[in-house]
Amino acid sequence: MIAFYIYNRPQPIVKQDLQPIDRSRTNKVVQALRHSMLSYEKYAWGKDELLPLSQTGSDWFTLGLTIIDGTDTSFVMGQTDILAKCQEWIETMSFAQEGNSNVFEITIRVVGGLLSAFQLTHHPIYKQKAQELADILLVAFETHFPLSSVNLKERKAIAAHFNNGASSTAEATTLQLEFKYLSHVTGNPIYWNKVQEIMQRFFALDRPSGLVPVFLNPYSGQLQGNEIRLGSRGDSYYEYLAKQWIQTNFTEPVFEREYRKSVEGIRRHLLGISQPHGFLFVGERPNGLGDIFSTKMDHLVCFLPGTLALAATRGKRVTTKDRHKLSKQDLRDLELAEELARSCYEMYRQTPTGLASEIVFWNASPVTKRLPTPSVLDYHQGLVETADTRSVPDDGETDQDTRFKYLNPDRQMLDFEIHTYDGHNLLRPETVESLFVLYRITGKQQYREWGWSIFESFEKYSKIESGYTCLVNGLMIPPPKRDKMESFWVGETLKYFYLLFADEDVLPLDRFVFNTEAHPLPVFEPKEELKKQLLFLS
Ligand code: DMJ
Repeated sequence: MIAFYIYNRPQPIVKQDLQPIDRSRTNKVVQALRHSMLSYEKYAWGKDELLPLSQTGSDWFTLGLTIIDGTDTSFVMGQTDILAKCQEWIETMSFAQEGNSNVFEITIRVVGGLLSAFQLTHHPIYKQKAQELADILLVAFETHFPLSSVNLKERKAIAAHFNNGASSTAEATTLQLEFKYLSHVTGNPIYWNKVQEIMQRFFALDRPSGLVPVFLNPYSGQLQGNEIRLGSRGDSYYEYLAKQWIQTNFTEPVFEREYRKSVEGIRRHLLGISQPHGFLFVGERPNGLGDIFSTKMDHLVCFLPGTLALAATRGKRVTTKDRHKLSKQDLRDLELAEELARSCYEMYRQTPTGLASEIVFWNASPVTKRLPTPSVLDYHQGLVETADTRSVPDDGETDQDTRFKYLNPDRQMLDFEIHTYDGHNLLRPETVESLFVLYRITGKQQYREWGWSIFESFEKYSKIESGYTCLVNGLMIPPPKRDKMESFWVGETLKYFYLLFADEDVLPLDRFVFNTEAHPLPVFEPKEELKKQLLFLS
């Protein structure tokens, strides 16, 4: 017997006062979720992912990842029939699985997904299951930094099998939102304290300019190697600095400090300008902060515009007219967010299918190399000013940026190259996430339009009769398909599409913080009783 605890928001989650165009768009996104989840139910129910081409399923950790990632999305979109099936499965799910389960992946997807479902529905099963899993995961926290995997059945932690057992920096530092919220709802300080200790040790390391190598050694507690990037293995370290600051209602200033230091580091060392159109991009430093600057940018980096905008405005709407109320630093961050969101959108718009590849190499304008790095953004923003764009827009509704008036309307890749094996599209969420956040923050319709054109490309090229599928190469028409529907498609990409067009008081950004798998958790301050037992950093 399934009992539903309906989320006791004062407003229904789907309101009816949307503009007809947005109602029609949200309806189409809901249909995409239904098509994804019902195909998964038909061919792969209980498996981690749907293989839509072969009409079967595959396992990674054997934890029904698509069910768990899809539960809160089904709730948010009001799809109670799907939610009921997910809940029924979760009630009897078992964590006693063999094999190596990656601590980061199952924390962000499973612990995060369950906690989000708990806070939305108030059904205790989700909290109970989240805690059951987190209790097993604690075995990974006995070294200086967590080991990368756990055999859940044997309750044994396992180091990575490569790179001397190194863990990814992003993985070790992207558990905090989930574990801290778990302490808040269970009253047990252990989860909070374990992940806070990780941050305490991490902040004690030397991190010039707030930028960090993408590996760390869990045994010695030292950072490993020199590769600095905001893409794979680095990304959510920066995201969770900002979001930890937001999660506890800005009461832990250490996270603001560290986050701002990192943003300054990004400005100084990682920004470049493309040619011919002058898009701003985030490159990599494969050899520390030395001379080598690579123009490689993973699609994963496209989380950054959303995070910058969120932190600069504390999740509140700031129209163009209100921008003068922001501090200089926040204003610059919001401008940087908007520039980078445009570049991420171009990574879609300039490809033949309209779907971004996994990696691009930007064609750097000579100015990127000539200028001392701290000046890249200033130069770029100088360009903005001299291109006479500061007078418009004043209503925040339209994109009247004249710099891009003559942008080639064809899908020609002029500003970046895509290497032979990098053209795949994995249904990833990061750009849509940033467009959603930027729409909510600025109110500019352009972000909805950009998002809609991306959604239409997914409909055209990734949708098949039995679900949605990744592409082997988004540069070919028709694009060859890869047989996988990633669980983050339902957990993140479709949720962000929906929220981009939905009523703006669904999950407001000043009251909810989305974990890196798009599972919304509430902003909270720990209760007094618990507070006394929690480790706070200064
Ligand atoms: C998701 O699991 C999360 O968004 C993570 O932070 C990065 N990779 C995927 C989506 O691209």
